[in-house]
Formats: sequence, structure tokens, C-alpha cells
Amino acid sequence: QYKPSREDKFTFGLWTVGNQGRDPFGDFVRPPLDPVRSVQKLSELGAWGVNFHDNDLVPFGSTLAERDRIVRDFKQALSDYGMVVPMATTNLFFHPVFKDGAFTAVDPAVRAYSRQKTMAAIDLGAELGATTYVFWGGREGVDAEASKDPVVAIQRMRDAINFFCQYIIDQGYNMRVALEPKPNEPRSDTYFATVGHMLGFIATLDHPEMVGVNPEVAHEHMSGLNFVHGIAQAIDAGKLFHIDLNDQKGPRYDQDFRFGSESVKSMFFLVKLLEDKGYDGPRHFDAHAYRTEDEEGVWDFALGCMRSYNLFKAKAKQFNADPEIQALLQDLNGGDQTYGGLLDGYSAENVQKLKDAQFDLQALAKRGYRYEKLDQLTIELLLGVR
Ligand code: GLT
Ligand code: MN
Ligand code: MN
Ligand code: MN
Repeated sequence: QYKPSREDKFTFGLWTVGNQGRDPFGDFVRPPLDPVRSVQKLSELGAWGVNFHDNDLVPFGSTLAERDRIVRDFKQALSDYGMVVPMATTNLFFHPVFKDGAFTAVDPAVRAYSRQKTMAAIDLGAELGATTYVFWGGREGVDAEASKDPVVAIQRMRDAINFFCQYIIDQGYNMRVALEPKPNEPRSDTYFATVGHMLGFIATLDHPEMVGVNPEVAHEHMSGLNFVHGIAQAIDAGKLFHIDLNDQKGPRYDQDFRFGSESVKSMFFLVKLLEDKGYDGPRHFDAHAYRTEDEEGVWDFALGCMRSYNLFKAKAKQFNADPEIQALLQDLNGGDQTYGGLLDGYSAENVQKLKDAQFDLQALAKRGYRYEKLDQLTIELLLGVR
């Protein structure tokens, strides 16, 4: 029943299942995973597609001939296993040349090289069918605040995104852009820290209609924010182009845990929101297996992400059909019809109606909302006793 299938639109980054478990304190614990093997295994498990950074597929410094061979084999694997590539992105953070960032780096040569690398990566994404192009500002930030004028940094980012939008248009690619915020790590502070920052920024671009957001659970939780509310704002703005699902224990370093493994209640409300509002983009997992795992553990991890999504989806359906919960919600949101019409739009007549209205403040203040009951019912539903 919870078994993932193509229709669920689950995708994984090649870098997620391919994560080799290196961290700042310890070396690789897993051998590299061939992208073709990832495509095969993920397809068997029921995923719909894979996403990649340019260098997840084509190693940095490959010759053109190597690139073409890799792309050919990869396309073959996609067609053999019935998988798609809905999203692609650029690695602008791994090579030492990017230690001061890419589009916001102080060195103009680095900024120019970053554009050259990104154009090639957009071409690669387009060649494999990607319709969303993600920009995560990996090292776009500072350690020494004195190093950069933050307003100039924002302008540089705007110039870069405008440049790539025009490039995509000129190439005739069917591709939209999704910006991914993160507050810090690997830099001490990253520009465009949250979904809200990004939404504000998008409105200032030359082609705001082709740019949206790619919010990540862990990144917003690092800022201590309510992810569900950030997603709601992105949906309301028509800007939820893509989503990075994973999990995280509170505001600390970016943990990229298996989806739904920590914040059970928030992830339930997240899936409920996505499903209730008809989000129809990829359900992308940007997470990786614990460092303790071998390859078998990696597939346990991948299947776990997808099953948990489907479990939350089933719970959301159950929540929406639960008579007791729905009666409570009905009661709460039904409103008092005595005051109907007072909240209509602005007009001279409505202004007068409001000015004349009498409110029983004592009665209003005495009202109990029954949120304790509602929340407990939610918990009991999630814990499987309803
Ligand atoms: C990297 C980062 C993620 C981004 C990926 C896309 S790369 O793994 O930690 O949050 O989504 O660039
Ligand atoms: Mn991410
Ligand atoms: Mn990450
Ligand atoms: Mn993360």
C-alpha cells in the first residue's frame, strides 16, 4: 500500500544515494556509486527520476569525448530503467577555486568562470531533459564580514540569475529556475538565508515568472523556522517549483537525514499541505544515509524516504476523512454569522458598518478553542491508534 511507484514522482540526487559518508572529522566510508547503478536500483525501488550536479555525472576535468561517452551510457540507463531527469544543477562549491563563492566571489575571474561552468551544466541538464534548474548558493557568503559589501553581493547574484534566465530563453530550453536558500554552512553566513529572502529577491529579477524556489527542510530548520509555513508562502506566491525533502534534529548543522525520520509531526503537515494543495512537482529527496551504512543501508535509506512520504500521505487522507477531527475543524472555522459581511472588501459602506458594529468582547474573550483536543487527535492519528 505504501510501496513507491512512478506516479508518486519520487526523485533522488545522484549525490544523495552516492554520498560516501565523508564528514569534517572522518574519511569516506563507502566506495563511489556508479550513476548507472543508482538509476537501476532507484528504479527498482519505485522512484521516478534522478537529479544531478554536472560533476556527479561528468567528473570535473573530463574531456569532451569522456563527457559524451558518459552521457550516452547514462541516457541508455535512463531509457533501460524508465527513469527521468527532472532537475539539474551546478557544483559551484567543491573545487578550491570556489572557496570564496562563485557568483558573489570577490575575484572577477572566479565569477566569470562560474558563469562558464554553469552554462555548460545547463546545456548538460537540458540534454538530459531537465525542466528545473536549481541554484543553491553553496559558498555564496562570508566568513569575514568586512570582505564584501552585502548589497553588491546581492546585485552580483541578481546579475548572474538574470544572465542565466536570458541564456535559457535564447537556447530555447524548456526550463525554469529554482533558487535554494540556506542560512550558513559551509560559509559562516550565506546570502539569501531563507525562503522568505528568496521570494523577496525573485521579485527584483528581469524574468521573475521563470524563477521560483527549491526549499529544503533541513535548511529552514537550521534557522529555527516553520518549514510548512515557508512552503505555504511559496505555494501562495506560485513559486514552489521544486522541493528538497529530508529531515533534521533542530537548528544545528545540515544533517540531511532520511525524510520523516525526526520531525514526524511537521513532516506530516508538510505532506498534507503538498497533497491538499495539489503540488505536482517532483518529490525530491536531498538526504543521505547515516555514515554507519554500507550500500545495502543506502537502499534501506532510499526506500525509507519514499515509504515515509506515502505513509504521511495516507495519514493526511485519514485526517481529512476523520469525522471527529473534521467536526472540530468545522466548528472552529465555521465562524459566527452575526458578523458576516464585516470582513468584506473596502468600501465606504463597509467602513461605516465596521465603525458602527458592536462586539461582545467578554464572550469573545471567554471562548475556548479546543486546540488541545484537536492536537491530541492529530497525535493519536499519527501514532496509529485512530
Ligand atoms: C548540496 C546541498 C544541497 C543542495 C544540492 C544542490 S548540493 O548537497 O547540501 O542542499 O540542494 O546544489
Ligand atoms: Mn538541498
Ligand atoms: Mn545540503
Ligand atoms: Mn541539507
